[in-house]
Amino acid sequence: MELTLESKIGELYQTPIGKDIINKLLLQLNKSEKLITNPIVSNLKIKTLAKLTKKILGPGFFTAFLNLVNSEKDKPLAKADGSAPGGLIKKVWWKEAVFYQIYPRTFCDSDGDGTGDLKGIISKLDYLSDLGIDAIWLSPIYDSPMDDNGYDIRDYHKILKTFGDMADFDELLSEVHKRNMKLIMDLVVNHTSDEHEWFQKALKDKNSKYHDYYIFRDKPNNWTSWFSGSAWNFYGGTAADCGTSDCGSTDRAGEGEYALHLFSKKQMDLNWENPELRHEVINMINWWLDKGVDGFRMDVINLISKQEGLPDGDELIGNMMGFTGIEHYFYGPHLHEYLRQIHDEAFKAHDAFSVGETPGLGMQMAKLVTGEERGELDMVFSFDHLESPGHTRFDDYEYDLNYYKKYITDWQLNYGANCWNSLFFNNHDNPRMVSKIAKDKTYHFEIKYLLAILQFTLRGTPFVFQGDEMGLENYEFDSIDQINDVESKNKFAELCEKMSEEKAFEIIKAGSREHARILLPWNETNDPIVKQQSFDQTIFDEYKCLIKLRKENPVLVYGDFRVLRSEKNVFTYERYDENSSFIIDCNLSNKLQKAYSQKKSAYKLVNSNSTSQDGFLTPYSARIYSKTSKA
Ligand code: ISL
Repeated sequence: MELTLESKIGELYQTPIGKDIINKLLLQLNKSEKLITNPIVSNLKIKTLAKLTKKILGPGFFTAFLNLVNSEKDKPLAKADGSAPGGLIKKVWWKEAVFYQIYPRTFCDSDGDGTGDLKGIISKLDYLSDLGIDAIWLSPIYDSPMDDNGYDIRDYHKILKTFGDMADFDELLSEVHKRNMKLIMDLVVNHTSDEHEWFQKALKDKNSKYHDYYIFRDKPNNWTSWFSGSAWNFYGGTAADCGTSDCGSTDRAGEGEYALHLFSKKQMDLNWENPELRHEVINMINWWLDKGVDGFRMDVINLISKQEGLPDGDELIGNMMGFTGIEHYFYGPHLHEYLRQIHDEAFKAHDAFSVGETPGLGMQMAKLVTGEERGELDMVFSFDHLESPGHTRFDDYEYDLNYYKKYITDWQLNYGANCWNSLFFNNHDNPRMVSKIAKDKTYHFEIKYLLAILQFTLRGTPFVFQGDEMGLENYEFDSIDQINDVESKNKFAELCEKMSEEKAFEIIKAGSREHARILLPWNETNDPIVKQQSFDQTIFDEYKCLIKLRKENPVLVYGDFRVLRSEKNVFTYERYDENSSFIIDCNLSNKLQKAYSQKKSAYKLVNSNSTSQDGFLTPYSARIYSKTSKA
C-alpha cells in the first residue's frame, strides 16, 4: 500500500523503512518509542503532524520520507523470530568464527619505516592463531595515494608499495590458510581514488566510456561530503568557479563540470547505474576470490545506488544526520538489485562471505539486505550502538552502557533466526569504547574485560579490532599535527572558522578516528605513540580464555538468548539450549550492584573480571555461570 500524507503515523511505523527512520529520529532526540506507539499519536494523520511541525521540519521532510518508505515494497520475513529454538538457525563457519580486524598501516611494522606492512602481519599470524582467531578482515592494502589511508584506491589489482607486493600478499594468504584461518579483504567500490586510471581517463575525455563510470554534472546539488564541505569537485574552468576550496582541474579550459565525492575530495563516487562499471567491479571481485580470498567486508556498500536525478537533500535531515542529501542514497532505489548482482555473479559461485558496512541502516533495512532468503549480504555492521542517544561521535560525553543493553537486547530478540548479528565495540573509524565509557581510568581494566565478556557471550559474530586484546585505550593527543586522518583534519579546519583552535582541537580529540590508528605496542621503541600504550597481558589472557570458552560451548554461538534482569545498571542474560545454559551477570555502572541471585546453586562460576563478594557486583564486574544439564 502506498502511503500518502492522508495515512496515519501508526501505518508509517508499521512499514520497515518508516519504523527504522522513526526509531533513528527518536534516538537522535533521545525520546522513547512510546511517543509513537501511544494511540493518540499513532492515529494522527501524517499531514496533521506535517502541519504541526511545519516550522521545524519544512515541507520537503515528509515528501522525502514518504518517497523512501514507498520505494520499499518488501517486508522482512514475518516468521523469523530470533527467540525461536536454535534449531532454526543455519550453521555456517562465519557464525562460529571470531574475526580480527587488521588496519595494516598501524598493525606491525617489519622493516622499521614507521608503517605497518604485510610481512609484519605474517610475523603475527601465530600470535593471532594462539589468541583463537579464525578469520582476519584486512583493511585496504591496495595501491593508493593514501588520502584516506587506503580507502581511496588507485589500482584494485596492486598492493601499496609501503605494505609490500603481490608476492607478500600471496604468502600472507597461504600462511593464513595453513593455520586454518580465513582472510577477507576490504572492498571499496562506492568510490575510487581520483588517481585511479578510470577517473583520469574520464577527466581527459568526456566521450570516453570511463566518463560515465563516475557521477559528473554541469551543476552541483546541495549534497555535502561526510568529510566536510560540498560533495562536489569542479574540474576544468577556473578555481573561481569552484564550489570547494581546492578543486581538481584539467586542461579542458572553459568547459567545466562537477564530479561527486561523498567522502574526501580524492574519493570519487562510482556510477553504479552503468552496467559496464558493475561488470568491471564484479570481475575485480572474482579476480580476488579466484586467488583464494574468503570474502569481503564491503565499505559503505549501502551508498552505491543514488536517487535518479540526484535531487537536493532536505536541509533539516542533513542537519540531523550530519550530511545533506543522505536520504537520496543511503538506501537507494537499486540497492537490492546491485547487491544481488554482486552476490549472484561473484560471491555465490565461490561460497564467499560478505559483511556490509552499512551506516544509517536500522534493523528492518538490515533484515532486508541480510535475510538468508534474499541472496544479498551475509551480515552487516550497524552503528547505532556506538553513541548514547542524543549524541554524535564528536561530542565529549560518557557513553551509557544501559543504552547498549537496550540496543543489543532488541537485536538479539528481534533480528530474526534468518539474519545474523555482528558484535563489535571498536573499529578503525572510532575512538576506543573503553575511553568513551569512562574518562576516569579507575575501572578501565574492568570495563575492557566486561566488553569482552559481552562480545563473546552474546549471539552474533565477534569482530575484535586490533589492540582490543592488548587493552588499548584512546591516545592523549596534544596537537593536531599528531593527527593524520583526513576526516579529522577537514573537520578541524571547518571548526576553526567558527571557534578557537583550542576548542576545535578538544572536539577533534573527542571523536577522532586517529585514536584507533596508533601503531600497536608490540615492543618498546622510541616512538612516543607506542610508548604511551602498553600491552596488557592480563587482558590478552582473558580474551584468549573467553574465545576458548565460546569455542568449547556452541550454545554461546547458536543458543537462544533471554534477558533475566535488566533494571538500570544491571544486565543479566542467559544463553541456553536443551542441554546447557550460561548466565551472564553484569554490572554496567561504577557503583556496587546486587548480584543476580536465582538458580545459582545449580550453576558454577566459570569466569569473572573481579574477585568481589558473592552477593554484590563491584563496579563494571561481570560473571559467567554455566550449567551443563538443565534442572
Ligand atoms: O565512523 C563511522 C561509523 O561509526 C562512519 O561515519 C564511517 O565514517 C562511515 O561508516 C564510512 O566508513 C568507511 O568508508 C570511509 C572510510 O574513510 C572509512 O574508514 C570506512 O570505514 C570512506 O571509504
